[in-house]
Amino acid sequence: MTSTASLEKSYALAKEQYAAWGVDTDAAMERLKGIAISMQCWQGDDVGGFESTAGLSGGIMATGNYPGRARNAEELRADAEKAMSLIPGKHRFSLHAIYLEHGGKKVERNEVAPEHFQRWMDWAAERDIKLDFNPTFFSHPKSADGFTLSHRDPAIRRYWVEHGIACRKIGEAMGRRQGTPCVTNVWIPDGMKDVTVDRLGPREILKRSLDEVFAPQIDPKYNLDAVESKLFGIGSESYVVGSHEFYMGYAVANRKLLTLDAGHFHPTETIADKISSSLVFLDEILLHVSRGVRWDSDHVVILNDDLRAIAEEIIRGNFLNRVHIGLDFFDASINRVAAWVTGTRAMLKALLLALLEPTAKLVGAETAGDFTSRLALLEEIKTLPVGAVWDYYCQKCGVPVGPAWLDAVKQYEKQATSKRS
Ligand code: RNT
Ligand code: ZN
Repeated sequence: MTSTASLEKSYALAKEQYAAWGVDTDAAMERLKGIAISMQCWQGDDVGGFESTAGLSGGIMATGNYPGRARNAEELRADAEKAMSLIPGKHRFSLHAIYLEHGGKKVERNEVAPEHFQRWMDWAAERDIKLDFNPTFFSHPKSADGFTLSHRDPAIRRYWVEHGIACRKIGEAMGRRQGTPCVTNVWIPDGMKDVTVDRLGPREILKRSLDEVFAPQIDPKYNLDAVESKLFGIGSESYVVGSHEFYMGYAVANRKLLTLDAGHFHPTETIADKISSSLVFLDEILLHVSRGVRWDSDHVVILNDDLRAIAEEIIRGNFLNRVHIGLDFFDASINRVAAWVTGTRAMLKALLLALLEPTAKLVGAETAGDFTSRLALLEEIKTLPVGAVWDYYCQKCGVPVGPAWLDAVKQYEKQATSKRS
């Protein structure tokens, strides 16, 4: 354990070094404190949910069998609280429709209502956590043939439209209660495994369905609608109805939020450069920060170049009030609380790094056409003492400094998660 005195000493030195670059470390920490990351509930139980015990289906998969996943809402809330106690700042929590509490009664997806999330809302209000929401268009008999909102069967399509509307109303209830809008994100698995001939038909149906889902007017003060594209999934390798171009067009035409998931593009394609382009045409976007390893594998987010580039784009563009930062990973091969903490802390570190960038200096070199200085300075700032600022920030926020948080997770594992079967 680092002593408070040495933390402060290191911070003072770091502050001086950054000041020489024209960067105010106190101001950076203050801004970081105001950023709420939307933590995904589904990391806590491998996207299982509490609707039924039927497994995850719909082109996504959690792999691994590390013991201790949350088996019910109580456990999930306890685990999330543990994770949040080890992450600096105040963050949001993103729920999926399958995390309802139905009190033992079967609730159809098209009948989900705010009452099924009453306990979640009470829990969040007591802890001043703001909620986001997601309709669940997967893991269900009516999505088993790979189509939901773009289904050719009008009855099945209608069912899913009703689910979408029901979920927006839940989002509205959450937004009303918490005083900030709930972002409700629509992702559907619809697509085909093999060579697809009619690629237009399902897209026309999807457009019609989305129009119906979004038809009931809901005040954006309470609920914001987002649409998430994808390139391929397991079992939808050849064709995904809701592609990037489809939703980019839909979001622009209908003033919706576009969701950019880091794992939903070609393996070498990253989302950082899509942020400024999207925001020329859209008011706001949602990010699903994830880490694909060779495919859309949803590995835990780490502080790599991709993550840093995402954070840099948000900060350099001054987009903090237009970009909702959500996480989307679900690793079942390691301790799930540790996965949340690792990924969220990595996101925050990336943001801190970006906030500590002497952007004006770099832009100055760039606009002057001095690309030599731009490159040289970008390299030099990589080794500035960000670690001292991060440690000090954690300490100030009252969360463990450095790897000390891991001891807390191990302790919690011994007491709680390891006892679950
Ligand atoms: C799936 C999408 C979607 C899900 C969550 C659980 O490929 O990324 O966002 O991961 O809704
Ligand atoms: Zn996603």
